[in-house]
Amino acid sequence: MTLRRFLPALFISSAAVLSAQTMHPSGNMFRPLATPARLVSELSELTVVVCLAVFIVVGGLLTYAVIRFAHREGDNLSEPPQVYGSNQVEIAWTVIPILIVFVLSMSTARITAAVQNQKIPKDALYVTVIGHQWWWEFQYPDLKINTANELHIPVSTMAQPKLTSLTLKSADVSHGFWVPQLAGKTDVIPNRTNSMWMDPQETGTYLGNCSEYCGTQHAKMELRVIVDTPEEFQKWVKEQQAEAASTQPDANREAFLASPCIVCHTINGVTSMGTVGPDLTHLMSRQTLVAAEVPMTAASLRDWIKDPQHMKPGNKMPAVPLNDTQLDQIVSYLTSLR
Ligand code: HEC
Ligand SMILES: [Cu+2]
Repeated sequence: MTLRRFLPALFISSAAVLSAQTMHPSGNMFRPLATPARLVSELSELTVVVCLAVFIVVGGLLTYAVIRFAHREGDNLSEPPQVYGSNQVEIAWTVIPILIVFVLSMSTARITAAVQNQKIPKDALYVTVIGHQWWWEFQYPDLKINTANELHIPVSTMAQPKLTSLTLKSADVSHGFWVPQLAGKTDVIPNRTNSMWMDPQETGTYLGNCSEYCGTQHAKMELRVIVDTPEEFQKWVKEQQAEAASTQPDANREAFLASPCIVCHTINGVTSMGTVGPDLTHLMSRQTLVAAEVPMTAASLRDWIKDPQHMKPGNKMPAVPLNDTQLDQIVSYLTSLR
């Protein structure tokens, strides 16, 4: 499609700004890789082309008139002949805009319907997404998995189509779920259940972000969608379903269990009181910490636990007073949760 080649050139500057902002894992909305994102993208291309054509015609006529009828030396300065009313012109400038609006609204309706009325096949993967200030909870009800900030889903190919159906809920205020390469934005609203779907066509890591201002740390409410091959996905599922297996001396686990951490965090098979913060059962299987561009390492984990308000000011995890030994023990224990 020629549009495909033409538009990237047109948007090269904005795309460059966008990808510079979102850094490595791609959040480039000009490269859609799932059906809902592709449909939305095609609609925007059509809209841009139509608007561009209107702009060129109107701007061209205006420029022509300005140059052609500019005042020149020796012009007769009396008023030119005045023309009142022209049915032809009236009809033209009424009918053409109506046609344009009609084409744009019909295409929008068609694409909205195609995205919204998609039938969810029985073998789809179901995930419940819960927006929290300021992190994402992902529950896989059929697989009994609970994780945070990184959503693993299988790739959908011609040979092995696999749709992922997302149910979106909020634990507090309104958030917005947006992974530009996979689907359009969907609001995540308290006391309301929204839904969306995606069928990613290439494996990889796709960056998303909360797209509805939700408080101080809205900007650090990122998410990653990790699109796995079916085999990788099965492997991930097996690992996530396992209870936390620790190779640590018991003292480290005891330090964790004796701390207030367990009021807010669950570790499957160890402690299950806390649901305020992310499930930590397989903490180290995540690439990033606290929904931000912070790699999950022992050092970043230590910084976070020592003073959560430094890395993400205003977030809902309080600094828990711990001495260095306790801190080291808890960090060692958490880094063993793979
Ligand atoms: C009052 C509840 C509360 C307590 C107590 C608490 N946390 Fe948290 N924790 C949270 C919340 C909420 C978040 C998510 C913060 C965010 O990303 O905005 C979090 C995030 C985390 C994360 C990052 C998880 C991830 O997936 O990136 C780790 C690790 C963590 N807490 C460990 C601890 C440890 C260790 C303790 C005890 C020293 C502790 N927490 C005590 C509420 C709590
Ligand atoms: Cu949010």
